[in-house]
Amino acid sequence: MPDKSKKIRSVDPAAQQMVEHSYEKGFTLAWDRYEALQPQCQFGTLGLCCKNCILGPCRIDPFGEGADCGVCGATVDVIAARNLARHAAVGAAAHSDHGRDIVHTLRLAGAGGAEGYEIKNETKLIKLAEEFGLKTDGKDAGKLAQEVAEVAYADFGRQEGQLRLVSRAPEAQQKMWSEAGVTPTGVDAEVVRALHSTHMGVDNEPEHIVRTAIKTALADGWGGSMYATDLSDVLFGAPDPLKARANLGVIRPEAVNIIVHGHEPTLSEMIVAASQTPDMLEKAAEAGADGIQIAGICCTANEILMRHAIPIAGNFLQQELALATGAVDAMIVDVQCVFPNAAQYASCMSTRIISTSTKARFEGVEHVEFEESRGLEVAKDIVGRAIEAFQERGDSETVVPDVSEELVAGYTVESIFSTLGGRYRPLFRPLNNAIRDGRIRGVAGVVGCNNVKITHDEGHLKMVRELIRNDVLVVQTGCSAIACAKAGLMKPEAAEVYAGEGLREVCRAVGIAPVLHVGSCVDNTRILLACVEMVKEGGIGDDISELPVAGAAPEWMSEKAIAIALYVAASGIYTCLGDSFPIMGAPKVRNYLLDGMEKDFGGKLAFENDPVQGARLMIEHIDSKREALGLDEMMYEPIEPVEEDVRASSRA
Ligand code: SF4
Ligand code: MSK
Repeated sequence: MPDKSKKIRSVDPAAQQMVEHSYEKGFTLAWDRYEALQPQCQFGTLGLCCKNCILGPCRIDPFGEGADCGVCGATVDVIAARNLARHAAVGAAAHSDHGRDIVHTLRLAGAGGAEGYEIKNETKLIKLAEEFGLKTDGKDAGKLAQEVAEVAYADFGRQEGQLRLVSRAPEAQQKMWSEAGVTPTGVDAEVVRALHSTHMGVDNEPEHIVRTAIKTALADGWGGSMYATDLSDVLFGAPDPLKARANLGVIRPEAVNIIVHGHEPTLSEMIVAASQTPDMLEKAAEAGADGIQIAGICCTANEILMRHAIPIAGNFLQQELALATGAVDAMIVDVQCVFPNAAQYASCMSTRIISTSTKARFEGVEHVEFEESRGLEVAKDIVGRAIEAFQERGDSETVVPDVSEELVAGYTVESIFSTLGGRYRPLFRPLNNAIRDGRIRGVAGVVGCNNVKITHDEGHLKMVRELIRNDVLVVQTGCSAIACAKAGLMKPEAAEVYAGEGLREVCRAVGIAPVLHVGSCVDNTRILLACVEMVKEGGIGDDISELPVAGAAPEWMSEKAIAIALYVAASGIYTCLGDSFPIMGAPKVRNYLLDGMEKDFGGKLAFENDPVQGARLMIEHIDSKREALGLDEMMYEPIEPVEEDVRASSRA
């Protein structure tokens, strides 16, 4: 039996230290559960298992042994396409339901019925109201917020016509969507349609089913997620560049430590506000704590990082490792990406796991229902429970790695405008010019999760380093952003070590890092809108599909990532994924996603589990776009790769 404490699970030294500590304590981690499940079902991996009706489950052997279709006659392509569309529908539903919760809170806050919330960004509120054709004269922010929320609600429930925010896309892209029949109507309607059309015996044409998946994903990217981002900026304020720290070392054993984990900023914003109130600080001091330390995991972390510089404790695969420190007094969870296994820690240490969403409960975990109408009151209740847990912790052993890194976060379309263009030239012109003159080769969005099938964070770091040494500016969201923040790639000094000479010159001139943090998973819409601005600025393509840009998710794992990849590719962007979609046993579906969809949308997918090779594919694509634009000359040769981390070696 190999000693599992010696297994290299992560390239992050803090994570690896906590993996070893967890094994000493006898905890089971996600990697162990993954290994215990081997071999995983290859029918599922290839997308060839259907259980959409009770005549099945039907499993089709890709090597021609046994049946070549399901009981109903569904082929491998029909089965895999239907499974994919269902994944996309769930991913779109998750992001969009998050968006709907923000709409709900905005409407409540506008009516004065959401305790603790206020409209922090009236400028963006007015801009949105004008975009929606609402009269703004003589209306206070509360009234306008309610009207904007009503318009957004109507778009979620729209039954006919086109989703309102689709008109933000370049006309050429809208035309492609229209011709392919994928222009989304309402967010909810598209999710329901995808579920209906994949019911047994409805849609049986593989390419048509894939288009249904794409349409549903577009309703997420140009609908649910885009509303989530825009209206969060209205409610909580638009982020601006700020400094913070990331990694488990931000946990302070002498303080009351609260980790917020999940996705929705409505909760995490109130936890931050409650932790800063005099009564909570006094209570913490009475309990003997040196203050209240909030830190985040996953995307809710990115939300409060972007707006309040609240430190990040870690990304997806660090949720158990943070708990294993013994220094977390409460982990407050809402929705998405939370391991059910978290309860294991609540049962054997003073740590409290507190679920808060009406949609998500956990066996063996205490639940405090979060209601926006009394947000601050509920948040204070939760913070109070964390203080009690701190007292219960007493002198118990804590092990916190002394590892954290500085980063700059808080980039948005608006703040990239002013950072790159300066106060007097708030334009994308400097970026487009740097691309035209060959200082910057292009822009890549590298996003997404962690995945136990690849050494934690290694995919993100190897890909991003390869991109920036080749003068590709990188923008990031989600757990990928957290990985690079922890590795020091999000501070301006990183340009001196890792960036190619052209990108380094630009970073020096405007004082930015070569890797920019643009937020949480729903904030991938900021990347779409930055592409729209690059097109509007002109000179590097008349459509998103003509821009020298690419996207990637080297360690993706969730259904949300499937929706994101589909809407990004269908928006004209070449998108490289680490693990493949579960469609590889279905030749028609595979060929359409990896090739055929490019003629319909200008973008397509690639599956490449070697992150450096993935980066090279993206660079090749960017170069082909540069060549088509007559921009083939780069100013400098790429720099040599910086020596790999000792730990960055193997797949787990
Ligand atoms: Fe089998 Fe067809 Fe039913 Fe799927 S829908 S389980 S392939 S009979
Ligand atoms: S949290 S979806 S693990 S990025 Fe957005 Fe991270 Fe992926 Fe969850």
